[in-house]
Amino acid sequence: MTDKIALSPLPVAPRRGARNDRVRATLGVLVCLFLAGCHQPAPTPCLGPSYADRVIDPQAGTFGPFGDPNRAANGVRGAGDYGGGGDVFSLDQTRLGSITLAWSCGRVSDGPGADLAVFENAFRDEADPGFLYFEPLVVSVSSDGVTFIDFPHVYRGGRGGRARDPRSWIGFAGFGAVRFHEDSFGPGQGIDPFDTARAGGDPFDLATLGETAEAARVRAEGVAFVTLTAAERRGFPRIRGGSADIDGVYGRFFQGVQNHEE
Ligand SMILES: [Ca+2]
Ligand SMILES: [Ca+2]
Repeated sequence: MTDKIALSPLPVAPRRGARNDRVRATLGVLVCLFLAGCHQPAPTPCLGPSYADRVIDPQAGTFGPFGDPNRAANGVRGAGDYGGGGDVFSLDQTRLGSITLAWSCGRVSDGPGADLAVFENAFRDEADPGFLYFEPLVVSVSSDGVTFIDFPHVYRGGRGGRARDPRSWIGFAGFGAVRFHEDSFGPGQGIDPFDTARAGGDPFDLATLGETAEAARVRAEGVAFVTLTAAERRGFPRIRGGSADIDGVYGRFFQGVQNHEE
């Protein structure tokens, strides 16, 4: 969204698999609060594709409708190929340019194909359908809220006009126009949020995280947290007037639920 707030200077050098200590400390506290909630009666397990419905950080909203982080945890309501959905939380409204979400019903596991689907609000120009309005995101996952691993991503556009070419951004989210709408096509209503051709969004497969011990641990223990970070906060070019806007994140397979061959 184009609404902006003053942002504090932040380290911008691209890094893989790392967050600064301040983020770790903040998330550590919030994870403790999150885990404390586990003493409450167990929630209904995720029996099928389910969106992340808990906001871990930031917990407080800022100004305007796009400053409400709950809009990233209330399901996905896209506006189709030619319109930016409004049921979103703008990362412009965050101090660190990121949001961390979780599932109250379980942990995402690695099944066949994509395991996460990220929905931003990219859309095409109706007068020039070849032109895509997009705002890139780095997607990171964690099993413990302390160690986060980025999905592999690389930017190949340099500092010039190629930044506006979607092909310059490989492994980022924020490129799939969102056709999925919770109220019309929610689970059981005809469209699988992981049917990218029909639902839009950007799919991510935990199998692509790599072969490090940390990646193996996330796959073994399951994804408890997903963090979405505006690409420019990682030192990549800022290509439009605003940061990415988060509509929601779906998980496909969940630990302990026999909805695929584990
Ligand atoms: Ca997978
Ligand atoms: Ca939403």
